[in-house]
Amino acid sequence: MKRHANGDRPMVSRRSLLAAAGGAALGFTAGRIPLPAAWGEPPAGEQAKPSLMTLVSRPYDAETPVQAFTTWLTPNDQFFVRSHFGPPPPERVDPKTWRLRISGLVDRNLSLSLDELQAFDPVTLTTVVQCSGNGRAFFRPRVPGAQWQKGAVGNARWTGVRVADLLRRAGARPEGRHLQLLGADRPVVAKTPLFHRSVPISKALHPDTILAYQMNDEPIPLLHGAPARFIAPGWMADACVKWVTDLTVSHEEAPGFYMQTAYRHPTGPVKPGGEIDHAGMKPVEEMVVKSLIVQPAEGAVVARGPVTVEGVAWTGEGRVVKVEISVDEGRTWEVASLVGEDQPYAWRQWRFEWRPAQPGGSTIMCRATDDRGMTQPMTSPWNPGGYLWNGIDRVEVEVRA
Ligand SMILES: Nc1nc2c(c(=O)[nH]1)N[C@H]1C(S)=C(S)[C@@H](COP(=O)(O)O)O[C@H]1N2
Ligand SMILES: [Mo]
Repeated sequence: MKRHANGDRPMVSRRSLLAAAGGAALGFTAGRIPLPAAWGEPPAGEQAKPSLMTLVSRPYDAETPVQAFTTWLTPNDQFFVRSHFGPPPPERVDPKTWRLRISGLVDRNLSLSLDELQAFDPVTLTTVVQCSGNGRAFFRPRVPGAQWQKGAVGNARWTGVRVADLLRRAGARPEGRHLQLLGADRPVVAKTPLFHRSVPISKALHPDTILAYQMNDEPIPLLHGAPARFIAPGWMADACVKWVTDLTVSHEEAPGFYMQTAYRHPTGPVKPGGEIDHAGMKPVEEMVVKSLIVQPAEGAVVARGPVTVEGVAWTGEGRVVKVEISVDEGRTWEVASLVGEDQPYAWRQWRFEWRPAQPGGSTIMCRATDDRGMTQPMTSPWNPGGYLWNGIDRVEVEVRA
C-alpha cells in the first residue's frame, strides 16, 4: 500500500486532528492522515474519466489537460475531479430519498425533498470552479499535497435555487453570521474530520449564491456533487460543497480541520517555508485573477506564419478587462482580443495573432488584469497550503525555420 502525499488533503498529525476536533485551531503541522490498509473498491459511480490526468486514484483526484479548454463551457466528462473522501455511496444521495435539512438560527427547521427544492424559483449562472490548490506544483519551496498543475479548474453552467430563498423560507434570524455546509460524504478513516465548511452569511445571502442541481444542463453527476451542490460564484471551490445535506445558520464558522486549519491563507507576508499561527491566517475565499494559454500546446512546433495563441482568463467577483501576451520574458506586452461570452464569474476566452520574428525556441507568456486593477504576478507569494497560485502562465514552443 503506497502512502501518497495525496490530495490537497492537508497534512495532519494525530495531535492536530484531536486538537481540531476539540475546536482548538492550529497552523499546519507535519505528519499525514493515516491511510487504511486498503481503500477497498471505489464506490459505484467513481469511475475515472479517460480524458483527465489522474493525481490520486482513490479517492479519485484528476485534472483536465489544458488543451481541453477550447470551449467556453467545460463538458462534465472533462471537468476536473477532487474530493477528500470520494463520493458518498449512491443510496445516501438517491434523489428519491435525499433530504436537505436547514437548521440552526432559524425560526423553522426545514427538511426538503429534491422535488420541494426544485419548486423554488430556478436560477442559472455560469462560474469558474477552481481548486485552491490549483498550481501548487509551481510553488518553491515545494508545498506538500496534490501537485496540481494547471487543470484543477473548469467553467460550467449551474442551475439551482437561491440560498437566500431557502433561508427566507426557514426564517433565518438576523444574528446568524455564518452558513455552515455539510455534505453526505464521509471520511474513509474513522476519526478523520468531516468536510465541514462555512461561508459568511453575506455570501450565502448573495442573490447569485445557489444550491445547484444541474451542471451544464444535466443533473449534477455523482462525482460533482449529486443531487445538490453549493455554488459560491467567484470563490474558490472548497466553498462549493458537494452532496449537500445540511445548511446550518450559525454564530460561528464551521468547526474542525477543513475550516479552521486547512484552506487558510496568510494575512500578511510570509517567509517561504515558514510556519504561521492561526491568528495570521484567514479563510481562502475569492479567486484571484488568472489566465492560461490553451493553444499552442507546451512543446508544440509551430509554422513561421501567424500563430494563433488562445486561452482563457478569469477572476473572482470581478471581470477580466485585459489579457496581454509577451514573447520576450515579460519585457514588452501586447494586448490580446477578448472573445466569446462575457459574463460575471465565468471565464473569458481570448485570442492573439502572433508573428514570430525568428525561428527557434520561444516562450509565450500571458497575463490577465481585472476591473479592480488586480493583475497576475510573475510568481505567487509562497504560502504553507500552496493555495491561490496565479503566477503568469508560460508555454515553450519551437518556431520552424
Ligand atoms: N462534500 C464535499 N464537497 C467538496 C469537497 C469534498 O471533499 N467534499 N472537495 C472540495 C474541493 S477541495 C474541490 S477542489 C471541489 C472539486 O469539485 P469538482 O470535483 O466538482 O471539480 O469540491 C469541493 N467540494
Ligand atoms: Mo480543492
